[in-house]
Amino acid sequence: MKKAIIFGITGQDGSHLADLLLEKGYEVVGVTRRVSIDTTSRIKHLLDQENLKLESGDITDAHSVINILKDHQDAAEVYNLAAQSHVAVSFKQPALTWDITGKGCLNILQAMVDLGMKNSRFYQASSSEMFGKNYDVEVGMTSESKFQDENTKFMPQSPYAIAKCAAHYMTRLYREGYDLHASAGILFNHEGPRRGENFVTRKITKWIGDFIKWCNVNGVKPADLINDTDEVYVNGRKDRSQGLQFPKLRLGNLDAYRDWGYAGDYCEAMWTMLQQESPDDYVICTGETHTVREFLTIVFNSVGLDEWKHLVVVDPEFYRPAEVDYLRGDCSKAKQKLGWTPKHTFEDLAKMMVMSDLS
Ligand code: NDP
Ligand code: GDR
Repeated sequence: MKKAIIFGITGQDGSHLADLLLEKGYEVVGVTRRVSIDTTSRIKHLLDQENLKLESGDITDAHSVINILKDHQDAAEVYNLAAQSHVAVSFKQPALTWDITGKGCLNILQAMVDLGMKNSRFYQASSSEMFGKNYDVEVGMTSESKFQDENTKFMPQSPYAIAKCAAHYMTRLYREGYDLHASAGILFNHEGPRRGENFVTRKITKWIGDFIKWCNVNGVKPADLINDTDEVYVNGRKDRSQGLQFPKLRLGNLDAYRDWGYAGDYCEAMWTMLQQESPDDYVICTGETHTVREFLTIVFNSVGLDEWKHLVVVDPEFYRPAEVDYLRGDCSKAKQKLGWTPKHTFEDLAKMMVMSDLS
């Protein structure tokens, strides 16, 4: 039975990857860190599987990393999905982000070399954020389109992206310098019902789910709602001070373009990369780009609301010191070499997330 180690198993991707590997008959070792509350909600459905073992560790602690790898040197695959993965948080906690998202990767790679894990394959979760401000331009007969692929130069725009660039280059160095089977997936944004609630897509669908439930419980129809600066409330039913009001959805930059796909599809790409004879780097994306504003329109329309502007407040608190304006990937290499294509469209993804938050 093949064994795989997942650093970051409690996260969105870690949970999807654990589903996939267990389905494929792997023994999965998941690394979880000690925190004051239970963080296993995304893998709750897997906890009684005998092929899943959880180990306690933290990738910023090189001792804990080496001890876990020493106990599981027979692992065929090691996936590093652990990160402080929130871009906005990385501006407030840059050193912590560096330690986890940058140096954490080095701790794993060096431990693999020190332990002589030549037969283990390594996956690094690199990110489209590494492209930052940069893109290439494809010139067509009548128009030009911007894109990023494996040859686009990195121009990172946040402490998170800089830490990811360091980990990405470290992965390449250990592949070339130590002959490690180390691959990096440069994944564009991927979401789903398990997405953390402070990333923009899930923040929006969670708000819609809560809002619709509130409307249903209170017998409120959108036509009954009065628009106020910070909240919507119902007039003529109860006094506003008695609490029949709902805070508006507060967001930052609505004009950023992102190439959003479904997390389950992207975890299949991670696994496929490690099945290749030679390690390499691959862009994983849908090739489509949409603004946050477009996502808002799709998800509000899907619950029968044609208008959303009166329900949303643009709050500068959610602006970032530096923004990534435009991401649209080109995953021709992954299509050709891995035979990978995304199965879900942007619309599928948006509707899947709303449905899940409505239930
Ligand atoms: P999440 O934020 O959902 O999960 C991050 C995981 O890392 C969690 O399991 C978290 O544990 C764990 N972790 C954080 N700090 C440490 C630490 N010090 N030691 C050990 N584990 C730690 O991220 P995603 O699942 O969305 O993303 C997975 C990876 O892919 C990340 O590296 C992310 O940066 C990268 N990525 C994600 C993309 C996306 O769109 N989702 C796109 C491109 C790259 P805990 O539960 O305890 O917090
Ligand atoms: P991103 O994802 O920064 O691309 O990183 P996020 O969902 O946080 O932001 C996407 C875009 O939406 C804008 N935005 C807001 N973002 C958040 N979180 N909250 C808001 O209220 C809000 N309003 C507008 C942002 O400014 C941004 O332009 C994600 C993470 O998963 C990274 O770990 C990963 O590497 C990249 O995707 C690819």
